[in-house]
Amino acid sequence: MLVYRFRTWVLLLLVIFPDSSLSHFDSAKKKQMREKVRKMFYHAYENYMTHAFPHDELKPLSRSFTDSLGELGNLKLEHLPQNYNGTALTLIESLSSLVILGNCTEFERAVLWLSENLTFDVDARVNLFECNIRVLGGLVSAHILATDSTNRLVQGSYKNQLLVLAEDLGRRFLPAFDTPTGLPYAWINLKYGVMKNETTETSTSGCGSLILEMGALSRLTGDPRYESAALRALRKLWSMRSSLNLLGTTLDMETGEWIEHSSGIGAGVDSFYEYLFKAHILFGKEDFWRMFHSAYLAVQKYFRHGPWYHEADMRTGKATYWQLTSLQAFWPGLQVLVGDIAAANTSHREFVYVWKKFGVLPERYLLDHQMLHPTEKYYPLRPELAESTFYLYQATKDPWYMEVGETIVNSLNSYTKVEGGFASIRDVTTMQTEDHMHSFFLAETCKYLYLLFDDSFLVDRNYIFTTEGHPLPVLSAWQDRLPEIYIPSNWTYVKDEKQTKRSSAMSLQVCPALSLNAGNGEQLAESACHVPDARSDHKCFGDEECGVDSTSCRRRSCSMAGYCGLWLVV
Ligand code: DMJ
Repeated sequence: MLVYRFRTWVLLLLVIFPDSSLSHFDSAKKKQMREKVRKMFYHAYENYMTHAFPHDELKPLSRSFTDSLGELGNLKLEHLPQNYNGTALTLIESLSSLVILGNCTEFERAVLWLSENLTFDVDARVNLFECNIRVLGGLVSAHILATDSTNRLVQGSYKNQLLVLAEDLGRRFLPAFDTPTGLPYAWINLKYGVMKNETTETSTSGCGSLILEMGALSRLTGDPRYESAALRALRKLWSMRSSLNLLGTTLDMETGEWIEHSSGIGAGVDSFYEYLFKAHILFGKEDFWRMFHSAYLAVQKYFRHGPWYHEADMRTGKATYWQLTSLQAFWPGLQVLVGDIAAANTSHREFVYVWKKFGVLPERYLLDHQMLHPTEKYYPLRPELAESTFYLYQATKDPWYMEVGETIVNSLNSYTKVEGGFASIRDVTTMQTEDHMHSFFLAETCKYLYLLFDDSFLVDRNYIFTTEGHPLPVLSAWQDRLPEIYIPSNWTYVKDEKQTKRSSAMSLQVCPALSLNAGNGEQLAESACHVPDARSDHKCFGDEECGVDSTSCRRRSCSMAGYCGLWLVV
């Protein structure tokens, strides 16, 4: 009997924490994958340097370039001044990845080139949010890496030039914040400031995801204006939340009125949540934590539906759009940082399922119609699934996540790799490619995949990654108050119950127990309602293969990814 019970426990533990020896991911395989990702990075980087640099981004099919930072402001190339060379965006975005890959020589070369050639004195209307996360974040992070005494990356010749450039850019941002509400304009002309008749429409991310980069700039330069401006905007935005602690997606920055009341965790909002929590880690302010805590609980309560997240109206909490979007795939990564691993794992599986179904993640999938969005079938080489996979592997060390990484790497190589770099996918049903390699492919996609297989950069170091994947060190000198260790409890709620019920794997309620006699006089407690799933790995093809949950006594159903769980049917 003892042997039998021991075996049951071992089997149970194997289901929960699969033994790494059962995976084909031994250290040789890990090394092989790391090298595969390294090759991908250099294939993209070298093609950019050959065909696009010093312009912003590579067009891998025509082997040409695009000055996309200007285009982000709808400024077509023909409207740019003749001598406009772009801002070498992809080079700036690659800096921290070069360090993580251990290529100090190329990092040094790039830093020196930027120091001598980069100028922001260009007549280009750029998107403040994009320019902040890509350019300011890239420069600030690279400056810290270049001056970090443990790295000794740039010998002698580095005299804080990247910080000087970052400060110049930060100063050019400031006029955007000079508004009655403190909410910034979404667009700014780098040379002339806010343009006449500039649009007053902006997004939640656009106002609420500036604090990491601008805060870091203030800490590095001692000039508080950048952090103050970003903080004022964030506080104003937070004050516009509804009584349900929800925010909308777009707003008028001049009047402080919401334009789009529906929101979720994807486009236009995503990094707002991310920055509330990461600002708490980086700057330690209790306030950030309080805002994040309320915001997170509201997301879990009003947007979550089993493993998926739909959109809801901020005023009523009523569901609006039932969509799975590629950008949402960052959420499980954030949940790992917060400690809500069970919920993270559950959603991550669904994204993996969709990735496997289409070969890559489509931009938008309509959950209620079980079909792709007719005009958003594209995949622009986004990093979010790789990012969450990296975080989940770090938290669990479950080699299954490396297998997911391998799937992503293989898909990228089969569908997006072309002679001139990596191309976006225009339509995931045909895998037709598109002539664009976004800079985030080097800043994030390759970086997170590399870190999944080789995290030596992070050993004995404490970094957080910005939303664009640029590492910033967590320094006690930057912390107004060191963050406490929060032990999450009752994070994830099941909706539509008379009384909310905790459904996190860490906080389950036990339903009425049935006492069974083990035969040897010992009493075994067994759930009265429990019906096991058809298969011990909880995989399924239909609801009928899922049993009854042993702790809540609710019928389990089969999710889109084919796993039994307490999903609510859409
Ligand atoms: C990146 O620029 C950032 O990750 C941003 O937060 C969201 N979109 C892209 C990548 O998909």
